[in-house]
Amino acid sequence: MEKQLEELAIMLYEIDAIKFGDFVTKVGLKTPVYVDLRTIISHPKIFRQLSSILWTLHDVSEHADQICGVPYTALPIASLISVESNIPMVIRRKEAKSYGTKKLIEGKYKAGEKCIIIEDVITSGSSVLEVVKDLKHEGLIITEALVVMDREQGGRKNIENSGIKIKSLYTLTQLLHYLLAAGKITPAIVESVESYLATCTTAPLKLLNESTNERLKMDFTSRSKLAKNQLTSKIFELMDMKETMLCLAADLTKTDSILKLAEIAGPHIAILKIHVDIIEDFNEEFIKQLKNLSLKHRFFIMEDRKFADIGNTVSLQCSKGIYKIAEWADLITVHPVAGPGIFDGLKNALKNISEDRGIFVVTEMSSEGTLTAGNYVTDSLKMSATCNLIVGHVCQSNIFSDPGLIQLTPGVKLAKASDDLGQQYNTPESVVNAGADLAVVGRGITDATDKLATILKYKKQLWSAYRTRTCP
Ligand code: S5P
Repeated sequence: MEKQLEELAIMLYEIDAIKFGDFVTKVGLKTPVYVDLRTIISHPKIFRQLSSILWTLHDVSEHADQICGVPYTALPIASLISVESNIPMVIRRKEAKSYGTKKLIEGKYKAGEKCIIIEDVITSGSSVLEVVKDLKHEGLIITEALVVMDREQGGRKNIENSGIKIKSLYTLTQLLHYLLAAGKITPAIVESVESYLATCTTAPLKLLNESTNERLKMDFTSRSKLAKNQLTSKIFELMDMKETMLCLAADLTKTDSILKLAEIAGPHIAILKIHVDIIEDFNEEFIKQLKNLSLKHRFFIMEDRKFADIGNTVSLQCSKGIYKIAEWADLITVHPVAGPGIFDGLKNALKNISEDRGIFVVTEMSSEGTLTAGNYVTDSLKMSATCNLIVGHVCQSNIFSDPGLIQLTPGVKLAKASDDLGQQYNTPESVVNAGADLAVVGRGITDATDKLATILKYKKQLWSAYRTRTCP
């Protein structure tokens, strides 16, 4: 086995499945080693060899009914193992189909069947745990996870902590030593990877359902102490102090109507959100007056600009032009679509601002047919974890576990409804149950005849749902 592993390690290196140098992961983190086992599908002999050695790790004393590969790289490996071992396979889709059966798990299976998970590389172990969660939800019993490469960054412990046995063909350290012994890499490379591993361990994870639910049970004051960003702590404290989860979307086109609404709503909201580019008579005096109202009634101002360009452009959009958003908006919104450079651009725009500033990342949208689904959501969460300006996510569901972040949920009305331009509404109670910490209400308030009474109605319904959520 030792000899086979050594030979396979060299072959993997030679087909560029393992590379050394300066790499940036898709979520913007630097790494001196890159493992990409997708290359094996172009080398059938190595592919077959790797799959059959991996399968030797499985527990022969335990019967297996199903094999499940974690998408995507491990899928061909799992298929080969399934064919060779004559054990059926299931596939857990990355997202449920939006048409037809809406199935998340493909293949024929029964609750109570035993399933082995196949994965190519583990870092934090979160991909394996997500698949485990969905398979368990279908009643399957996970006996073990077989992994080609353990990057030794906390994944093994995270998976074991959730009660799953895990076996790997290689740890990164073992692989380095095989390659060093074969003269493929230098001692300096081994040293650089080992010192990287010593500092880059991922945080402990739990099965996603358990950890995300913990956030929902905590009160805002406790969560304010766990926030990494100072403005986030202040927002949590303010929400608890004013007993409000309201973010008012003042989507009005005249400055005096926004100011009038801010005067009425101010004492009952945590955030007043505007779209500065829809205002027809924008002027600096308006910003001065809005700032005064925010101090008088204690609320934060958000410019819902939804920045979405390259770092350099958003830096200019945020700090220059007519609006000079960086100078007055406590909070801004950003689409993660452009990659981590967008956060650097905004940091640059805010570098000379001494007051607290924060960013909400638009991770999941409320509109019908939105493209913010599946990988987009998980990648946005991972990418945002690298930026200390992030106060939370604009999203529709309970997608993150960190209690120090805020879930801001738009699409809220007293009755479930939709408009004729794709907006979808849920009730205050249902959004709070789906994880909302702040609920964005726009036309539900701006279109009401008695604005104050309506604001108080939303405030009360949201707060009561929060009380039930935190002390059921
Ligand atoms: O996904 C989203 C994200 C945002 S920030 N869906 C949204 O509706 N919004 C904003 O929330 C939108 O730009 C608008 O300002 C507000 C919702 O307004 P309403 O009138 O539909 O409640």
